[in-house]
Amino acid sequence: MTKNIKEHLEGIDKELASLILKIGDISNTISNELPYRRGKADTKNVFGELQLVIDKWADQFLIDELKKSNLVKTLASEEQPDLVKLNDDGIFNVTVDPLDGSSNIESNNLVGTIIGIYKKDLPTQGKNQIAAMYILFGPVTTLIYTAQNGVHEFLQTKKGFVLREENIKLPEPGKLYSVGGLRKDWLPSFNKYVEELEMEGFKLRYGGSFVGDFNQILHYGGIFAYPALNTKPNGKLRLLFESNPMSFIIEQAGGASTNGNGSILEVEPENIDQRVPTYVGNKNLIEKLEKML
Ligand code: AFP
Repeated sequence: MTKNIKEHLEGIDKELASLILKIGDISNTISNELPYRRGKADTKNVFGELQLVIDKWADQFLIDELKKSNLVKTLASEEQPDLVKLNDDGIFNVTVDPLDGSSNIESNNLVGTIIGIYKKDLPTQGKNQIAAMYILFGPVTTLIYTAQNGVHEFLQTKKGFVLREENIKLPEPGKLYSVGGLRKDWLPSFNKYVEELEMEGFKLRYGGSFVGDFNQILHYGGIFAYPALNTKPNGKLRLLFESNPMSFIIEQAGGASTNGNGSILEVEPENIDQRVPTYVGNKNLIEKLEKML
């Protein structure tokens, strides 16, 4: 019989299970609102990026709903300049990228929500996450989570989220590469690395949303990178909101992450809006990359 997410979460801490379920419900609502909340808002976020109506709405909806849950003490959101205090007696501290890849909204390509869950105060190293998850709004909405118990995937159906795959491991050998940034801005050593992958028969697949591009690496194996660039030494991705949760998931799936020097999960954040060169994928590919960089 197909397990639903509630049954699957029975094995983990009760409050953490409630939080994961709550975030699943919130994300469903966000996904359902996508056809209706269209267009640009006249504001920019802390990173200077133009916000969409749905970016702002999803952010506020997450904040309001997580506040009502009483489970969350502090929230850090990609759309907010500062930490948001929710409940003094909340148990968890949560990072959110409410709508990752929102520049894909116009073309109706993949977007999603990325979440990191901590007990330690924010900002802190990614290795202090106790759970991480993302919800991918694709042809089917899927929820992927780890609570340090392996990586598990659920499909959104008429019966809610039902288990699709338990204990996902990155397929070996990986055969895809997915890399952001302009090629002319890549460091020469990184360019050489990608040329070698291409010579080995690796195929390029890049869609422009971390959730979507990461999800295909998780299922087919390979490497995703938003690398250090000549123009932007820290690349584009945000350590707290994007790179840490995905690094936590990839390492749980038997893969690895690096900022070029070591695991992203070891990076000590100085600010909540810090960026980090991000490389995640099969272990052998990350090891080779670290040597070449
Ligand atoms: P947006 O939310 O502005 O679309 O940015 C998405 C993102 O942070 C991440 O999801 C992608 O991997 C990356 O940016 C794509 O960046 P490029 O547009 O430079 O390819």
